[in-house]
Amino acid sequence: MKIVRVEAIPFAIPYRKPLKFASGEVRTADHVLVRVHTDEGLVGTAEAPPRPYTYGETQESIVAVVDKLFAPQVLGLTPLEREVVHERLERTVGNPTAKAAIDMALWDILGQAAGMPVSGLLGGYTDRMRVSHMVGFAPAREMVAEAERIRDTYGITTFKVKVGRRPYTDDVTACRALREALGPDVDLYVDGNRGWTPSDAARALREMDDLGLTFAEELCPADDVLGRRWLVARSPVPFIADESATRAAEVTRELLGGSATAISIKTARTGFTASQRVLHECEGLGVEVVMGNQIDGQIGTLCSVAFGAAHRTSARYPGELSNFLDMTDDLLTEPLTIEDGTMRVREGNGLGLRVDPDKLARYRQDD
Ligand code: MUC
Ligand code: MG
Repeated sequence: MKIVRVEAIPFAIPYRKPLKFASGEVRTADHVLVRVHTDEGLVGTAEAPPRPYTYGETQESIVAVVDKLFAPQVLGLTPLEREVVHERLERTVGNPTAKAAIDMALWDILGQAAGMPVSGLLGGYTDRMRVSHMVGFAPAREMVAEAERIRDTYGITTFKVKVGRRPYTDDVTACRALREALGPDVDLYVDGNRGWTPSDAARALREMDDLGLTFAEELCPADDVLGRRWLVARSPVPFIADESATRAAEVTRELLGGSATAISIKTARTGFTASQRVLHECEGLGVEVVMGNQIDGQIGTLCSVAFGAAHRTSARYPGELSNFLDMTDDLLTEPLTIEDGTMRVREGNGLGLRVDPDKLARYRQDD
């Protein structure tokens, strides 16, 4: 079975309300649907979400790099030759979500060909994950109202609170309001998207010491090398590297340099193959991981839960799987659901996803 075509289809679906955080905001899911076709008729599907403020990729750049560089490099290979695919794609630096989508589409083909679910092929640890919801910037009372609505509607009891605003006291106020409203049985952790200085972050952590946070993520830039190391050494909770550790080599650098003590794994940027490298590296080192959210749509979320549920260590903490709920629509024929705070892995061969052709026709941007 040979790869005969790789499609990169830009599409845009509006959000009901923007998600705002220290490094940017999202108002429209302007993603790219990646489809890898084989000569035997099997088609693998995944999606690439551009995050210009994080990785420099845009919707246009993803389409261009797939069409002009990556597709020609993989045509004629078989879906089993994933190491060759990676060797070729890795000649180009960056472009993480474009590479990841091709990788996940190839796994989708392998699962379909084998008549088995990808999650089982990856590890098959469990068939579900508990869900963590990201709460973006807003006045404290609106953040509380959103968390209460998500808890009451979906049973979600873990929240990642976006912080990194200036003054940092606005975020401390919001986190305190969330803890007071939600009570002690809810898990809260914070993500600064590099918005604070090390000293602001240290003061904020001190002032939130009684809130029982479970993790702190990217509170200041990893490029504040000594400041970040100083902060991480003082953090009362594991300090997660997200955008500062996007590949196995960066994970090594950040962990050995004392810039992080836990790692966010995002299939949107490391696909399944490189996510497994990162996961196994963390397991070998005894470092905890959390399944992160690249503000994925339903296809990306389905990939994330397939990977997260597949391994013991990635299934341990709730995965960030719920922000697609803010989108006005999506491309799947059968929408993802969250019940009792839990999302199940999609059954079926491969990734088990089916794109609705009418929806794709409505939202695609290249017609
Ligand atoms: C996150 O965990 O940081 C926001 C920016 C980005 O790159 O990812 C999201 C969520
Ligand atoms: Mg993050």
